[in-house]
Amino acid sequence: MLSLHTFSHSSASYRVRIALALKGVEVTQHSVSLIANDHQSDAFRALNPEGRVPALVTEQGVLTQSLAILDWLEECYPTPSLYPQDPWQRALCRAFAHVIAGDIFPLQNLSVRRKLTNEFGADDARVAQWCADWIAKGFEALETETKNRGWSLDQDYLFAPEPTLADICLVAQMNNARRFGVDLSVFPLLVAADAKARVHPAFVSTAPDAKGN
Ligand SMILES: N[C@@H](CCC(=O)N[C@@H](CS)C(=O)NCC(=O)O)C(=O)O
Repeated sequence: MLSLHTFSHSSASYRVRIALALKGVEVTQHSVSLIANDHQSDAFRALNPEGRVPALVTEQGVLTQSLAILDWLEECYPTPSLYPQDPWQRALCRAFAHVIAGDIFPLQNLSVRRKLTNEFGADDARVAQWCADWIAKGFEALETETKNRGWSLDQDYLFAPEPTLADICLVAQMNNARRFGVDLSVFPLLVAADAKARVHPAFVSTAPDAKGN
């Protein structure tokens, strides 16, 4: 049985919880509180020397990095797929997800926010502004890309008839966008895609505030 070291309000952890639920893979969850600094403990760093969640313990060892975990899950449990079938669409879907996981999210990570506060003297409002600005900048690109692809709500999820990596990353990131007060009215397509995906049972049962997460 797989075991996932996760924190309820960690968006990278939420990505993995959604993927596991979509694929119906059984997992036991261990909470690693980022508030209580559990992620910095020796015990957790023995699992993930980077001191970040999520970390998935498998029969073969510990796997970190949410997108690498999703790729591994896809290879071990191919159905339902987390990716569109067409190679080009698959590449576009990955690019969408990487804007979030690689470009947007790291700039608002807990350790970055703590550094802004503790070493650069930023107050809570300035830190929130920093996070909101970087999220908005990334969302502008994603909104444009989504529009240019001709996506509209009467279509399927962002890239396929079922949720993909892109929907997973978007919904988790939207939670952060709301938390930091991003003006979402200028991203109607992203808001629509988020609204569609977040009511899917796999997204609902694994959401930060859902029981057991
Ligand atoms: N690229 C990593 C990011 C993991 C990550 O940074 N997770 C956050 C929580 S969402 C964390 O553990 N932050 C701890 C910190 O910043 O000290 C992934 O996708 O798994």
